[in-house]
Amino acid sequence: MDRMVLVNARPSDIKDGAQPKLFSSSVPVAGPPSWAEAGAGRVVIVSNRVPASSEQGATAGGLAVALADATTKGAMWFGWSGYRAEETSAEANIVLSEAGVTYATIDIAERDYQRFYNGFANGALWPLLHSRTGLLRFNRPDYEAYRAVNRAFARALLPLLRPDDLVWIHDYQLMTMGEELRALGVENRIGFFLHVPFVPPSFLQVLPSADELIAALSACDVIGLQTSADADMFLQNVTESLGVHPQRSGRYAYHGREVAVVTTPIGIDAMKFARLAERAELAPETVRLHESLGGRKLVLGVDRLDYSKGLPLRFDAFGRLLYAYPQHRRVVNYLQIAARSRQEVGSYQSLRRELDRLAGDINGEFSDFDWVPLRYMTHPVNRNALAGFYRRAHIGLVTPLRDGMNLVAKEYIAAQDPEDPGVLVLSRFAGAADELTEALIVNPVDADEVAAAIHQGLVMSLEERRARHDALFRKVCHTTAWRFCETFLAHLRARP
Ligand code: GDG
Repeated sequence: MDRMVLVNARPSDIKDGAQPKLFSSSVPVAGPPSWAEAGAGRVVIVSNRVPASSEQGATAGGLAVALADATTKGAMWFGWSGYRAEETSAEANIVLSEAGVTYATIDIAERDYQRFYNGFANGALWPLLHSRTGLLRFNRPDYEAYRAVNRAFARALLPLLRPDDLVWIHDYQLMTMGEELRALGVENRIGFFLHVPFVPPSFLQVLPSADELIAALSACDVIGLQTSADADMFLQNVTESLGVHPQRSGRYAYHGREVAVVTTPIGIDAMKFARLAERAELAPETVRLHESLGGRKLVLGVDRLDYSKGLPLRFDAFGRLLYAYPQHRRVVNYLQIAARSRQEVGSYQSLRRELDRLAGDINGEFSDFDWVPLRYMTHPVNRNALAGFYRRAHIGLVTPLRDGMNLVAKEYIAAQDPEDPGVLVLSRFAGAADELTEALIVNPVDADEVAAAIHQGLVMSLEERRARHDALFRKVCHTTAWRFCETFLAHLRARP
């Protein structure tokens, strides 16, 4: 993230859309030419978290990574500051970066945050949209707080909007914000992109407010999903919840507007990440990891600590590898980086305890006095080190039970040395499996199948590894973060 040059400005400091004096138009722009100033309206990204705020760069999360790669001069990024205050802010704080991106943030009141974020967003929507209805906790005050925070976002954004702005709202925390903007009279084109998967009506209807959410989303002009299967499921819910039958093109009419449902898979800046990984080979952390392995092969997992990522089954699969393929004992190490997230939600606390126990079981069973097979850490590593670790790993182990896309899979491919690449073992239930078909595709529920795939990757010939990597690398270079933004915004600009 680039350096900030103006802090704590208020909307009233920016009159009629003019830039404040501190911002100079001569500031050089990093990256490719800007879609944000392509002459068809400023792009206003809205997401729950704005990475320029308190935990900048330190924490893990796919949305921030993908959008940061594509946020360029002229754009505005609006969202929560990361601070919990006495009261939710009525006005946004404005920060301008040297690269010409405006960051506008509001604080959220502690009591609203608990109910909106931990309660409805992560206690109800997240498990539901990952097909985990058993973990869903619904209560009406949480839902009301969710709606109230979405309303507060809309009210704070309203005075910052210019008539031709394209508003692009992101993810499951903000599903009702488009409707709130319309209620305030906003006529701008509004897009919504969902980073997580969608579910069929038989699942969504478990949520008492399902119909209201589908109706609220239908206030947007364009609704984007990661895969065509997710888009199909969304359209089935439109029929179930609203009684509307969309066209085959994914369009439907609702309350006098036409909504377009599109598939726009997210990606990374693969070339940039490849360069980072090449340089990171010599980074102190990568060198330390390399030395600590003592010539052993590395199996690597990198995830937020989240039950959707399938970590207990993955640990089990590694145990079965050591049991069923004893030739890998003492010659393989598995490093799992599982950066803590959402620690205030009960299901995340119990997941952590379960992983602690499973890691202890595996190491207790297979360790020798000079070899510990599984290394498991719950604090994040910096992005540079992460890139070096990917490059060093013989196996990238990505086995979520459900995942909208999974950017770790794409980062792992981008980071490999093309002359001697590692092998990606990928869950069929990650959106990334739609594209990355040359990976070893597995069902993450079948720990024996995952163990067999790790074994296959560890003994795979150099020729086969190169052929698979070559095909995969072309794909991650094609579906980039940049392309994702361009495609989505082209759909949005095409709306009447
Ligand atoms: C959501 C959807 C979708 C992870 N650990 C560390 C770290 N990370 C970074 C990775 C990657 C990102 O976090 C994780 O992205 P994913 O896509 O894998 O998963 P979610 O966070 O669940 O993201 C997902 C995504 O949104 C985008 O649409 O793909 O399906 O669930 O970039 O590298 N980064 C650092 N240290 C860590 O320890 N620095």
